[in-house]
Amino acid sequence: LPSTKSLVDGVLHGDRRAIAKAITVIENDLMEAQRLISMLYAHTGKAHIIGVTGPGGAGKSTLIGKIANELRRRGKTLGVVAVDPTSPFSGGAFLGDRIRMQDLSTDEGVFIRSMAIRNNPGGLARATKDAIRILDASGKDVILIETVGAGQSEVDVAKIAQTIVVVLAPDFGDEIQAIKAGLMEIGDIFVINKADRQNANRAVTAIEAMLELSSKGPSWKPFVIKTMALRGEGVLQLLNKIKEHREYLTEDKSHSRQRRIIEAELTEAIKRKTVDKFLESMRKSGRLDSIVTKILAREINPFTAAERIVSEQLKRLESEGN
Ligand SMILES: Nc1nc2c(ncn2[C@@H]2O[C@H](COP(=O)(O)OP(=O)(O)O)[C@@H](O)[C@H]2O)c(=O)[nH]1
Ligand SMILES: [Mg+2]
Repeated sequence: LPSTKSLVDGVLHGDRRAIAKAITVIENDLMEAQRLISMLYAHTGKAHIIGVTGPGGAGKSTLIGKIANELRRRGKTLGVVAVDPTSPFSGGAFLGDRIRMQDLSTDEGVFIRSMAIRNNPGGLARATKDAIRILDASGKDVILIETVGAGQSEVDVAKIAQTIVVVLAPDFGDEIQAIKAGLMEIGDIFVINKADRQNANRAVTAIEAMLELSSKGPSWKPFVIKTMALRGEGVLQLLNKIKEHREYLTEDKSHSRQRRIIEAELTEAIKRKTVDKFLESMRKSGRLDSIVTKILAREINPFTAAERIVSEQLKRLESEGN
Protein backbone atom coordinates (compact mmCIF):
# COMPACT_ATOMS: atom_id res chain seq x y z
CA LEU A 1 0.00 0.00 0.00
CA PRO A 2 1.56 3.30 -1.08
CA SER A 3 -0.06 5.29 1.75
CA THR A 4 1.41 2.97 4.35
CA LYS A 5 4.80 3.37 2.71
CA SER A 6 4.70 7.16 2.89
CA LEU A 7 3.45 6.99 6.46
CA VAL A 8 6.39 4.75 7.33
CA ASP A 9 8.81 7.19 5.67
CA GLY A 10 7.30 10.08 7.60
CA VAL A 11 7.62 8.22 10.90
CA LEU A 12 11.23 7.29 10.15
CA HIS A 13 11.98 10.96 9.51
CA GLY A 14 10.46 11.86 12.85
CA ASP A 15 7.66 13.85 11.23
CA ARG A 16 5.14 14.74 13.95
CA ARG A 17 2.09 14.53 11.73
CA ALA A 18 3.12 11.14 10.40
CA ILE A 19 3.71 9.86 13.93
CA ALA A 20 0.28 11.11 15.03
CA LYS A 21 -1.39 9.59 11.97
CA ALA A 22 0.44 6.28 12.44
CA ILE A 23 -0.70 6.02 16.06
CA THR A 24 -4.27 6.76 15.00
CA VAL A 25 -3.99 3.98 12.43
CA ILE A 26 -2.74 1.41 14.93
CA GLU A 27 -5.50 2.48 17.31
CA ASN A 28 -8.25 1.92 14.81
CA ASP A 29 -7.24 -0.82 12.43
CA LEU A 30 -5.75 -4.08 13.62
CA MET A 31 -4.78 -5.33 10.15
CA GLU A 32 -3.17 -2.07 9.17
CA ALA A 33 -1.43 -1.92 12.55
CA GLN A 34 0.28 -5.21 11.79
CA ARG A 35 1.40 -4.03 8.40
CA LEU A 36 2.74 -0.76 9.77
CA ILE A 37 4.59 -2.33 12.69
CA SER A 38 6.08 -4.99 10.41
CA MET A 39 7.56 -2.23 8.25
CA LEU A 40 8.84 -0.24 11.21
CA TYR A 41 10.12 -3.03 13.40
CA ALA A 42 13.65 -3.17 11.99
CA HIS A 43 14.06 0.48 12.99
CA THR A 44 13.07 -0.04 16.62
CA GLY A 45 15.17 -1.01 19.61
CA LYS A 46 17.15 2.20 20.02
CA ALA A 47 15.04 4.20 22.46
CA HIS A 48 15.22 3.81 26.20
CA ILE A 49 11.70 2.83 27.17
CA ILE A 50 10.81 3.83 30.69
CA GLY A 51 7.57 2.71 32.32
CA VAL A 52 6.22 4.94 35.08
CA THR A 53 3.50 3.20 37.01
CA GLY A 54 1.71 3.41 40.33
CA PRO A 55 -1.62 4.32 41.89
CA GLY A 56 -3.61 7.32 40.67
CA GLY A 57 -2.66 10.55 42.38
CA ALA A 58 0.85 9.42 43.37
CA GLY A 59 2.42 12.07 41.15
CA LYS A 60 3.35 10.14 38.00
CA SER A 61 2.29 12.83 35.54
CA THR A 62 3.96 15.59 37.54
CA LEU A 63 7.15 13.57 37.73
CA ILE A 64 7.08 12.74 34.02
CA GLY A 65 6.70 16.45 33.29
CA LYS A 66 9.83 17.22 35.32
CA ILE A 67 11.81 14.33 33.86
CA ALA A 68 10.79 15.45 30.37
CA ASN A 69 11.90 19.04 31.02
CA GLU A 70 15.27 17.89 32.30
CA LEU A 71 15.83 15.49 29.40
CA ARG A 72 14.98 18.26 26.96
CA ARG A 73 17.54 20.49 28.67
CA ARG A 74 20.05 17.73 27.96
CA GLY A 75 19.06 17.72 24.30
CA LYS A 76 17.24 14.40 24.31
CA THR A 77 14.14 13.89 22.20
CA LEU A 78 11.27 12.08 23.79
CA GLY A 79 7.90 10.48 23.52
CA VAL A 80 5.33 10.31 26.27
CA VAL A 81 2.53 7.76 26.13
CA ALA A 82 -0.11 8.04 28.83
CA VAL A 83 -2.43 5.14 29.46
CA ASP A 84 -4.48 6.96 32.04
CA PRO A 85 -7.78 8.64 31.36
CA THR A 86 -7.15 11.17 34.15
CA SER A 87 -3.74 12.15 32.84
CA PRO A 88 -3.19 15.85 32.12
CA PHE A 89 -1.62 14.66 28.86
CA SER A 90 -5.10 13.67 27.79
CA GLY A 91 -6.55 16.93 29.07
CA GLY A 92 -8.33 15.03 31.80
CA ALA A 93 -6.88 16.80 34.80
CA PHE A 94 -7.40 20.21 36.28
CA LEU A 95 -6.19 23.36 34.59
CA GLY A 96 -3.00 23.84 36.60
CA ASP A 97 -1.46 20.66 35.28
CA ARG A 98 -2.52 21.33 31.74
CA ILE A 99 -0.81 24.69 31.72
CA ARG A 100 2.41 23.25 33.11
CA MET A 101 2.43 20.61 30.39
CA GLN A 102 2.00 23.20 27.69
CA ASP A 103 5.66 24.07 27.19
CA LEU A 104 6.17 20.37 26.52
CA SER A 105 3.31 19.94 24.10
CA THR A 106 4.51 22.79 21.88
CA ASP A 107 8.09 21.48 21.90
CA GLU A 108 9.14 19.86 18.60
CA GLY A 109 11.40 17.40 20.42
CA VAL A 110 8.55 15.96 22.44
CA PHE A 111 5.67 13.85 21.25
CA ILE A 112 2.85 13.34 23.74
CA ARG A 113 -0.01 10.95 23.23
CA SER A 114 -2.65 9.53 25.47
CA MET A 115 -4.22 6.20 24.68
CA ALA A 116 -7.94 5.68 25.13
CA ILE A 117 -9.74 2.42 25.72
CA ARG A 118 -12.23 3.13 22.97
CA ASN A 119 -11.03 2.60 19.38
CA ASN A 120 -8.62 -0.08 20.38
CA PRO A 121 -9.37 -3.41 18.76
CA GLY A 122 -7.12 -6.05 20.24
CA GLY A 123 -6.82 -4.14 23.46
CA LEU A 124 -5.25 -1.10 24.97
CA ALA A 125 -2.05 -2.96 25.82
CA ARG A 126 -1.54 -3.95 22.19
CA ALA A 127 -2.20 -0.43 20.92
CA THR A 128 0.11 1.07 23.52
CA LYS A 129 2.94 -1.29 22.62
CA ASP A 130 2.51 -0.40 18.97
CA ALA A 131 2.49 3.34 19.76
CA ILE A 132 5.76 2.88 21.64
CA ARG A 133 7.22 1.10 18.61
CA ILE A 134 6.21 3.95 16.36
CA LEU A 135 7.90 6.48 18.64
CA ASP A 136 10.96 4.25 18.91
CA ALA A 137 11.20 3.98 15.12
CA SER A 138 10.76 7.75 14.82
CA GLY A 139 14.11 8.17 16.56
CA LYS A 140 13.05 9.38 20.01
CA ASP A 141 15.85 8.90 22.53
CA VAL A 142 13.59 8.23 25.47
CA ILE A 143 10.00 7.03 25.68
CA LEU A 144 8.07 7.45 28.92
CA ILE A 145 4.92 5.41 29.45
CA GLU A 146 2.52 6.39 32.19
CA THR A 147 0.18 3.66 33.41
CA VAL A 148 -1.99 3.37 36.48
CA GLY A 149 -0.81 0.25 38.21
CA ALA A 150 -4.18 -1.10 39.15
CA GLY A 151 -5.16 -3.87 36.79
CA GLN A 152 -3.46 -6.68 34.97
CA SER A 153 -3.34 -4.94 31.61
CA GLU A 154 -1.48 -1.98 33.05
CA VAL A 155 1.14 -4.22 34.60
CA ASP A 156 1.32 -5.91 31.23
CA VAL A 157 2.08 -2.64 29.47
CA ALA A 158 4.69 -1.78 32.06
CA LYS A 159 6.47 -5.01 31.22
CA ILE A 160 7.42 -3.77 27.78
CA ALA A 161 9.56 -1.08 29.41
CA GLN A 162 13.26 -1.62 29.90
CA THR A 163 13.24 0.36 33.11
CA ILE A 164 10.21 0.34 35.36
CA VAL A 165 9.72 3.16 37.84
CA VAL A 166 7.03 2.61 40.45
CA VAL A 167 5.72 5.85 41.94
CA LEU A 168 3.92 5.82 45.28
CA ALA A 169 2.67 8.50 47.61
CA PRO A 170 3.65 7.98 51.24
CA ASP A 171 0.53 6.29 52.51
CA PHE A 172 -0.54 2.75 53.33
CA GLY A 173 -3.18 2.75 50.64
CA ASP A 174 -0.58 3.13 47.91
CA GLU A 175 1.67 0.48 49.43
CA ILE A 176 -1.18 -2.01 49.62
CA GLN A 177 -2.23 -1.22 46.08
CA ALA A 178 1.35 -1.71 44.89
CA ILE A 179 1.48 -5.14 46.48
CA LYS A 180 -1.93 -6.14 45.16
CA ALA A 181 -1.17 -5.01 41.63
CA GLY A 182 2.14 -6.89 41.58
CA LEU A 183 4.21 -3.71 41.31
CA MET A 184 6.71 -4.80 43.95
CA GLU A 185 7.90 -7.55 41.62
CA ILE A 186 8.26 -5.46 38.48
CA GLY A 187 9.80 -2.22 39.78
CA ASP A 188 13.46 -1.44 39.07
CA ILE A 189 13.29 1.90 40.85
CA PHE A 190 10.77 2.89 43.50
CA VAL A 191 9.88 6.51 44.04
CA ILE A 192 8.25 7.77 47.20
CA ASN A 193 6.86 11.03 45.88
CA LYS A 194 5.34 13.81 47.98
CA ALA A 195 8.37 13.64 50.26
CA ASP A 196 7.13 16.92 51.70
CA ARG A 197 4.67 14.79 53.64
CA GLN A 198 5.78 13.73 57.08
CA ASN A 199 5.40 9.97 56.68
CA ALA A 200 7.68 9.80 53.63
CA ASN A 201 10.59 8.30 55.55
CA ARG A 202 8.37 5.63 57.02
CA ALA A 203 7.19 4.73 53.51
CA VAL A 204 10.77 4.48 52.25
CA THR A 205 11.69 2.13 55.09
CA ALA A 206 8.58 0.03 54.49
CA ILE A 207 9.26 -0.35 50.77
CA GLU A 208 12.93 -1.10 51.39
CA ALA A 209 11.97 -3.80 53.87
CA MET A 210 9.60 -5.37 51.36
CA LEU A 211 12.25 -5.32 48.65
CA GLU A 212 14.76 -6.87 51.02
CA LEU A 213 12.37 -9.74 51.67
CA SER A 214 11.83 -10.47 47.99
CA SER A 215 15.43 -9.86 46.98
CA LYS A 216 16.47 -12.50 44.48
CA GLY A 217 20.14 -12.75 43.82
CA PRO A 218 23.00 -10.66 42.58
CA SER A 219 21.42 -8.88 39.61
CA TRP A 220 19.92 -5.38 39.73
CA LYS A 221 18.91 -4.30 43.22
CA PRO A 222 15.75 -2.17 43.18
CA PHE A 223 16.34 1.22 44.70
CA VAL A 224 14.08 3.56 46.63
CA ILE A 225 14.22 7.33 46.05
CA LYS A 226 12.30 10.20 47.62
CA THR A 227 11.04 12.98 45.37
CA MET A 228 8.94 16.11 45.55
CA ALA A 229 7.76 16.14 41.97
CA LEU A 230 5.84 19.35 42.41
CA ARG A 231 9.06 21.22 43.25
CA GLY A 232 11.24 19.07 41.01
CA GLU A 233 13.28 17.81 43.94
CA GLY A 234 14.88 14.39 43.63
CA VAL A 235 14.40 14.36 39.87
CA LEU A 236 18.13 14.50 39.11
CA GLN A 237 18.80 11.63 41.49
CA LEU A 238 16.00 9.67 39.84
CA LEU A 239 17.46 10.34 36.39
CA ASN A 240 20.87 9.16 37.60
CA LYS A 241 19.32 5.92 38.81
CA ILE A 242 17.47 5.50 35.51
CA LYS A 243 20.75 5.99 33.66
CA GLU A 244 22.45 3.50 35.95
CA HIS A 245 19.75 0.97 35.20
CA ARG A 246 20.13 1.56 31.48
CA GLU A 247 23.88 0.95 31.81
CA TYR A 248 23.21 -2.19 33.78
CA LEU A 249 21.01 -3.44 30.92
CA THR A 250 23.62 -2.53 28.31
CA GLU A 251 26.30 -4.40 30.20
CA ASP A 252 24.20 -7.55 30.26
CA LYS A 253 25.55 -9.24 27.15
CA SER A 254 22.97 -12.00 27.35
CA HIS A 255 20.23 -9.33 26.90
CA SER A 256 18.08 -11.20 29.39
CA ARG A 257 15.57 -8.38 29.92
CA GLN A 258 15.12 -7.78 26.19
CA ARG A 259 14.85 -11.49 25.53
CA ARG A 260 12.16 -11.78 28.20
CA ILE A 261 10.17 -8.91 26.69
CA ILE A 262 10.47 -10.34 23.18
CA GLU A 263 9.58 -13.85 24.32
CA ALA A 264 6.46 -12.59 26.09
CA GLU A 265 5.42 -10.73 22.95
CA LEU A 266 6.11 -13.66 20.68
CA THR A 267 4.10 -16.06 22.86
CA GLU A 268 1.25 -13.56 22.94
CA ALA A 269 1.31 -13.23 19.14
CA ILE A 270 1.43 -17.00 18.68
CA LYS A 271 -1.51 -17.44 21.05
CA ARG A 272 -3.57 -14.88 19.20
CA LYS A 273 -2.76 -16.33 15.79
CA THR A 274 -3.34 -19.92 16.87
CA VAL A 275 -6.67 -19.16 18.46
CA ASP A 276 -7.82 -17.12 15.46
CA LYS A 277 -6.85 -19.77 12.91
CA PHE A 278 -8.19 -22.60 15.03
CA LEU A 279 -11.58 -21.00 15.56
CA GLU A 280 -11.85 -19.90 11.97
CA SER A 281 -11.31 -23.42 10.70
CA MET A 282 -13.79 -24.82 13.21
CA ARG A 283 -16.38 -22.29 12.16
CA LYS A 284 -15.86 -23.00 8.47
CA SER A 285 -16.13 -26.76 8.87
CA GLY A 286 -19.31 -26.40 10.92
CA ARG A 287 -17.63 -28.21 13.80
CA LEU A 288 -18.15 -25.31 16.19
CA ASP A 289 -21.81 -25.17 15.38
CA SER A 290 -22.35 -28.89 15.87
CA ILE A 291 -20.67 -28.79 19.26
CA VAL A 292 -22.82 -25.85 20.31
CA THR A 293 -25.83 -28.01 19.43
CA LYS A 294 -24.50 -30.84 21.59
CA ILE A 295 -23.87 -28.52 24.50
CA LEU A 296 -27.32 -27.07 24.06
CA ALA A 297 -28.77 -30.56 24.38
CA ARG A 298 -26.61 -31.09 27.47
CA GLU A 299 -24.89 -34.03 25.80
CA ILE A 300 -21.56 -32.54 26.73
CA ASN A 301 -20.31 -29.57 28.76
CA PRO A 302 -18.23 -26.73 27.29
CA PHE A 303 -15.10 -27.61 29.25
CA THR A 304 -14.91 -31.26 28.28
CA ALA A 305 -15.81 -30.27 24.73
CA ALA A 306 -12.97 -27.73 24.61
CA GLU A 307 -10.49 -30.27 25.93
CA ARG A 308 -11.54 -32.82 23.33
CA ILE A 309 -11.42 -30.33 20.50
CA VAL A 310 -7.94 -29.18 21.40
CA SER A 311 -6.49 -32.68 21.66
CA GLU A 312 -8.25 -33.70 18.43
CA GLN A 313 -6.80 -30.70 16.67
CA LEU A 314 -3.34 -31.28 18.07
CA LYS A 315 -3.39 -34.87 16.84
CA ARG A 316 -4.37 -33.65 13.40
CA LEU A 317 -1.55 -31.10 13.40
CA GLU A 318 0.93 -33.76 14.47
CA SER A 319 -0.12 -36.19 11.76
CA GLU A 320 0.05 -33.36 9.21
CA GLY A 321 3.56 -32.61 10.40
CA ASN A 322 4.70 -36.19 9.88
N1 LIG B 1 2.32 17.58 48.15
C1 LIG B 1 2.72 17.16 46.96
N2 LIG B 1 1.83 17.01 45.98
C2 LIG B 1 2.26 16.58 44.78
C3 LIG B 1 3.62 16.28 44.54
N3 LIG B 1 3.75 15.86 43.28
C4 LIG B 1 2.51 15.88 42.73
N4 LIG B 1 1.61 16.32 43.62
C5 LIG B 1 0.17 16.54 43.43
O1 LIG B 1 -0.50 15.30 43.49
C6 LIG B 1 -1.63 15.32 42.62
C7 LIG B 1 -1.58 14.15 41.67
O2 LIG B 1 -0.49 14.33 40.80
P1 LIG B 1 -0.42 13.62 39.38
O3 LIG B 1 0.94 13.90 38.83
O4 LIG B 1 -1.58 13.97 38.54
O5 LIG B 1 -0.53 12.09 39.83
P2 LIG B 1 -0.78 10.79 38.92
O6 LIG B 1 -2.22 10.45 39.01
O7 LIG B 1 0.06 9.72 39.57
O8 LIG B 1 -0.33 11.09 37.55
C8 LIG B 1 -1.60 16.65 41.93
O9 LIG B 1 -2.47 17.51 42.61
C9 LIG B 1 -0.17 17.10 42.08
O10 LIG B 1 -0.04 18.49 42.05
C10 LIG B 1 4.54 16.48 45.62
O11 LIG B 1 5.76 16.25 45.50
N5 LIG B 1 4.04 16.91 46.80
MG1 LIG C 1 -1.36 10.89 35.74
